[in-house]
Amino acid sequence: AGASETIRIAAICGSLRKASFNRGLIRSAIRICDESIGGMKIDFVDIEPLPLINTDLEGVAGVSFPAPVEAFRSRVLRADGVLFASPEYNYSVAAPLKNAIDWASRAPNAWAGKPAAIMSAGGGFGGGRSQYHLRQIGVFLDLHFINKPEFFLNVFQTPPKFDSDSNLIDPEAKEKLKQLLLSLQGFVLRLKEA
Ligand code: FMN
Repeated sequence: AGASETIRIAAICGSLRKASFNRGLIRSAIRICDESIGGMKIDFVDIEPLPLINTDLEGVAGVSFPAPVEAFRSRVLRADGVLFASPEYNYSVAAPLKNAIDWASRAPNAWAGKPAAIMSAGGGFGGGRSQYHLRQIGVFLDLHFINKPEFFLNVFQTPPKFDSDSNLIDPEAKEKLKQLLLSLQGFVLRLKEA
């Protein structure tokens, strides 16, 4: 794969609610990428259709999964990298995201060797505590998270960082988000060369 090939990033949101700020971060990331970053495309991958993890739903291990799980796993596998938008639920990763992670971790582990970045919008710490739990989970999954820049956003700040449609409107946050995406792109390219 040459460096001129477009990198594909799978963007996964841990919140399922319509007005999710974390989903808003993904919309913003897609726009920033399309408008001001060349050679990379971000695709939103919806985890809402996934059933709750239950290995009784698997056929022969590693061969068959329920259709929505199969579809999700193959989108992760095809991606050159992963962008997580991770809300903080009770100081940790939100259950829908953990569920999606667990499904794609079933052998063969779809996360193995993937470069990844995390962004989060949440309460006082901007969802930060979920980020450190996600990084810990990534150790066993063999996910390679970029360390810098870190992107946390406190949703309770004034003036508001999001508009009434949960779209990111803060210029400084958008610039930070762009730096996160550029860092992920650089890391994906370095891993491809290696
Ligand atoms: N916010 C925090 O900052 N820390 C928490 O520990 C935390 N726990 C939560 C637990 C639950 C079950 C829910 C529903 C929300 C919690 N929140 C917490 C608030 C969410 O971070 C906040 O609602 C955020 O906007 C969720 O992301 P979303 O807008 O993408 O849905």
